[in-house]
Amino acid sequence: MTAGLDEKLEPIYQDVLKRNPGEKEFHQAVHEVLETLGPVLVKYPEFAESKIIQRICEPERQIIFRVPWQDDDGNIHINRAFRVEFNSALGPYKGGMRFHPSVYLGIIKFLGFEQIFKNALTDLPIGGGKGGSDFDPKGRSDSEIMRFCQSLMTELYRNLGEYTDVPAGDIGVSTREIGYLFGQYKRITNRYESGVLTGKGLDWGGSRARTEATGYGTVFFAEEMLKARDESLDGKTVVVSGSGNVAIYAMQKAQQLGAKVVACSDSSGIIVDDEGIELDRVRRIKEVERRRLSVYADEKKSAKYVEDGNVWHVPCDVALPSATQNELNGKDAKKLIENGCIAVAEGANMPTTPEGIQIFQKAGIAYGPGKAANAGGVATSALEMQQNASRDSWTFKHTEERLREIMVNIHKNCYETADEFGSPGNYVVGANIAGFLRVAKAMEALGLV
Ligand code: NDP
Ligand code: 2IT
Repeated sequence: MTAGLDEKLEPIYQDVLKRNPGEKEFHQAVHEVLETLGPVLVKYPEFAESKIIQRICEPERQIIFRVPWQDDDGNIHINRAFRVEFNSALGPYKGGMRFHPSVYLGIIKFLGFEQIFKNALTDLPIGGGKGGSDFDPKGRSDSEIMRFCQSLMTELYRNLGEYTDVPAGDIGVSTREIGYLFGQYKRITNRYESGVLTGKGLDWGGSRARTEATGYGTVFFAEEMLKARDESLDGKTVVVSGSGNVAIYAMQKAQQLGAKVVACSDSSGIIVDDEGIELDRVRRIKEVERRRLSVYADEKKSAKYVEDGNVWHVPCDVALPSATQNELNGKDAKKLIENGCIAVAEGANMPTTPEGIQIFQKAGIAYGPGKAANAGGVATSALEMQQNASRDSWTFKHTEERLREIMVNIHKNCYETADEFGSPGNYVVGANIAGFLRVAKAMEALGLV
């Protein structure tokens, strides 16, 4: 995985491989950024001298800890949890917590690394961090989830704070988990410090439109990419992977903008509904009942469920990968293009493999990488922090407008930066360089820390 690196960047990448053995997702995320930074070092040789890139690749702090908890039958379980405080040049560490059995340090580091540049692109004062645990929430009762969250926070609280590190949700962590985490933080510290977590419920300091923000933002970004090509979402066929928080609200906004969403998925299979996905049904099954997506096809005649099906084989104009990393490979990318897909906007983090990205770019379709296209979630988290700091609560309409403005600006910034650095239309180059420059300039200004 070294092809395409500038000669000044290759040794930096080799060093990352050596210092972080076995963390393949982290290597992939670093490679994808370094691959695009060659022209930056030509224009700003001072960044090489002050070793800004080497410093960005090394987290400021990594916390790994034991989370013991008891299930409803009295059995004891031991999980491992992480918080990687990656970069605080632009503000307090900010980024979600992921609860999924696949979580290990390499996944949290890839997510934390991506988060640095994503947060920079929002133009809001947030640094980059990420956390999570190998805890599997599937099939666990509310009480079990609560006890796990309380145990995790009993250790993590000492590292957090509204000016220090502000977690939020990610896979397996939504308002329910944020509630248990916030309750325990409040109890231990004896402080109603709303700004220490985002993604809170509307009755206890949350922001309107935060739940919807990542999915909505991804669709706003897709619209901007289409607009730049004199196209729009109206009348387009859309396929979404996943059926969690990001996927559900991506489908909702796509439908509001006149698109027809014909397929989505979960980790067991896909559903295809030629009449268009009925969102209320998906929401009830996944958000309220927390059941499998296959139930949708049991209930609705026009829908077909395919166990282990490949959602990228369903023909579409626009694809919105919104489940997990490396869920769309080279073969899937080829299939999408063969079927006439013209745009891909990533709701998930790093869902497309390097081969997939190359195929999209060669074909000249609009491809919006996650760190730009899904930045609406964390941007709205920063708006939640703003509301908490001023003890205010904005309307849905106002918050959604701010989100849209932010996504339009991110698109513009990526588009113009790609142009300026000689890769017109390449949003990977645009996002990486625009995000990197903001962080690098702040790091220079703050001295060698
Ligand atoms: P959720 O837990 O709400 O939903 C995740 C969805 O993806 C579920 O449908 C899940 O299926 C599916 N999925 C998860 N892991 C896998 C896997 N290994 N293989 C196949 N399918 C899988 O998470 P979110 O919607 O919050 O997150 C989705 C993606 O978006 C992640 O990449 C996350 O990092 C990214 N993201 C999230 C943001 C947020 O604000 N929540 C912000 C920006 C990015 P099942 O139910 O079967 O597990
Ligand atoms: O990947 C992400 O940007 C998130 N999971 C949201 C982070 C946040 O702090 O809102």
